[in-house]
Amino acid sequence: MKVKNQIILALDVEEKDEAYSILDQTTEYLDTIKIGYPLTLAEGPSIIQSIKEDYDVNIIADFKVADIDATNEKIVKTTLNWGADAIIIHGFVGEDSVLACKNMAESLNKEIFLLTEMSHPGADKFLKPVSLDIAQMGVELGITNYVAPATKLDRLEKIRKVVGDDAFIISPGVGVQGGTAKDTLQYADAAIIGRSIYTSPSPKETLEKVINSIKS
Ligand code: NUP
Repeated sequence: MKVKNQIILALDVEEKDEAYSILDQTTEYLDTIKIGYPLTLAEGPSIIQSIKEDYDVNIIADFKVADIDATNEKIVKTTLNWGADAIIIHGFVGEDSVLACKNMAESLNKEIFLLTEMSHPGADKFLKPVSLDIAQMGVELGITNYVAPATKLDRLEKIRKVVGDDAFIISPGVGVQGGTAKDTLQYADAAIIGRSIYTSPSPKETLEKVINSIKS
């Protein structure tokens, strides 16, 4: 996956009109967005299809899939068939669950992102102790796309070491959660940014500032 300007917009608004307004102001600079439960549950999964029809963007569905293999496979199939280009899945559920997602995505010529460690403080208790193992499992399963935290650069760096330089890492936690795009992109291939863009009085100007901060 290639991400324009190394920024992925996390579009966690809850109304289609608002989502479209933000997209109208930002897609000049973006070609990849992340949609999760907030927008999809509010508007229904057809929102994925609508955005794909109306904007030239890749959509990563942030559904953090974490079930048994048979159920994971169905979730991945349906999400990707709604038009998402990729889906984020949890790794802690183990190899069989992860492989089911990988195989389904590959059969549809789409991608998965394996979530290793999360960006919020609470993740230190249960996920941090196993996140490098999750990353290592991903490597052994041939997974090339990962999610790792922008708020914990030491962890991001360690996860990069495990998955290798050729892996593609996207990193949430820039902006409101405290990470910066420039620091994050030392180790990640793209930064995921939500609230600091979509709650800004001018999403376009905020995005321009972030892009400039990466170059400076
Ligand atoms: O570890 C994670 N942290 C995180 O914030 C994994 C995620 N997928 N996210 C998501 O990234 C979160 O659900 C939200 O959609 C986005 C960050 O948004 P914001 O904090 O920039 O508003």
